[in-house]
Amino acid sequence: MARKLLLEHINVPDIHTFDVYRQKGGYRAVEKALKTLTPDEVVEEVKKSGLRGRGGAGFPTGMKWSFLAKPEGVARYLVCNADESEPGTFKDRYLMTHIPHALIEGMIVSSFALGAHTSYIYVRGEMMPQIRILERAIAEAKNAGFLGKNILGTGYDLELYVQPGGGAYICGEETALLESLEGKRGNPRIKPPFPAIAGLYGCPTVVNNVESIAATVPIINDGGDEYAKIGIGRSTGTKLISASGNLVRPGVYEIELGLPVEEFIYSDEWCGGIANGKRLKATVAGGSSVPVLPANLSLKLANGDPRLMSYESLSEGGFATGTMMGSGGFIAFDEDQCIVRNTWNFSRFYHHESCGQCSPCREGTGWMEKVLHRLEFGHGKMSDIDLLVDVSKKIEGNTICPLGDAAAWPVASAIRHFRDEFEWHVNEPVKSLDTNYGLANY
Ligand code: L3W
Repeated sequence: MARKLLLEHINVPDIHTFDVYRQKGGYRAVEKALKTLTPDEVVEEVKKSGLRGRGGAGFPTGMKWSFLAKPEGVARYLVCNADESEPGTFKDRYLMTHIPHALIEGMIVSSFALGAHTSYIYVRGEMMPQIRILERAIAEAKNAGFLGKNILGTGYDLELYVQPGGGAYICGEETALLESLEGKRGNPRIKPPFPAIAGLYGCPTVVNNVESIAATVPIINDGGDEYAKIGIGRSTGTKLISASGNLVRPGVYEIELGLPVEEFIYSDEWCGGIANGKRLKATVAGGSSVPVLPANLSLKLANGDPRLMSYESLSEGGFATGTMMGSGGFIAFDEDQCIVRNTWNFSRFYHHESCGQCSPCREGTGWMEKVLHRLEFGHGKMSDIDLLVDVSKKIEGNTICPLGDAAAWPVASAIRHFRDEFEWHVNEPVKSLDTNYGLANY
């Protein structure tokens, strides 16, 4: 059985309550950090753990923390990015729903490490149940003396607030999130300056994903070195994976990084194979923002080695500059799935969610969506395929935030690996009208 650090107690009745969470060893990390470690020692443990950001970029968490500016007399903030909206990603919602105190405990430990006295959990606006669950859990923790003034008599003060998000995918981009938290429209800022230097209200700020923050709890309990022993290479620890698509058992799984993709898909311990006895056609490993890979490349690298669930292995042979592990949104497509239709579906999402600040993204996502739409509905031309590649190249790397890249990669990779399927849509078009769109789009 694989080791569980975050979901070990997921099936314990009432684990969402403070009392049961505490009975299961909860809040030991707060006691250890606040009573026996200095903030710098907590940062050091996180550095030793090798933990990498679980929201999509895979940036080393300890390094990010050490970049935090500490000017005298200026407030510092920790903001948890709980704006989970990446298509195919639902692991943060799962954690917040079932074990909210794991996040709150991580927020206390992390805020202490960073010297923050006011911290925020910015939760996707649509997640009203989770917002209520977190607010109730915060009240419980405060009642028990783990939040507020003079926590556990250590002299450390922390107020923790839950902020409902703006209901837009772009608000999950850290600087757009900060704009939104400040009460403004969630438009990404130009980086640098990074939030570590000038973040919330212009003050030094760390923005971390829910899972990254929750992972600091086992890191402090067991020590960074122990955490670093789990996983493979620079992909240390465990990772929550949101598994969806044509799988026998979709759901949220906690894996040890380094698990072979083939085992994750087919083993009964995990997803149990492709549903209805079908064959695997393709996967995206990290939510809709990463390239799509055909079945053979999903399971094996070009040299025949097994592809592993790790930041390095998943990125090998792809062409994204970021990591293909992304936020861990693993989507499997069976042999009956139409790649053109799914690519159009992703494009539709990015066009809708583009904030419109940068022309390549604002215009390009719209172009890609329209061209994919006409291909899918049998009105495309052969030149449309190269047009899509051309537009995707003009978006990639030319926008303030990574939404443009995220929109471009699935399109470019789908054409790279499944060009014949796009050509088939031109050569043997099944002409139809999408009644949701009407003729105006042709
Ligand atoms: C200080 C420096 N800080 C980097 C910090 C930076 C940020 C982190 C990573 O994109 C990805 C994107 C999506 N001084 C620093 C520094 N930092 N250099 O490190 O930064 P970066 O720019 O590599 O990435 P990012 O802008 O945070 C995130 C991908 O995630 N993604 C999106 C998932 C979306 C969700 C969701 O719905 N919530 O999870 C999925 O793959 O495409 O590539 O904190 O400040 N010199």
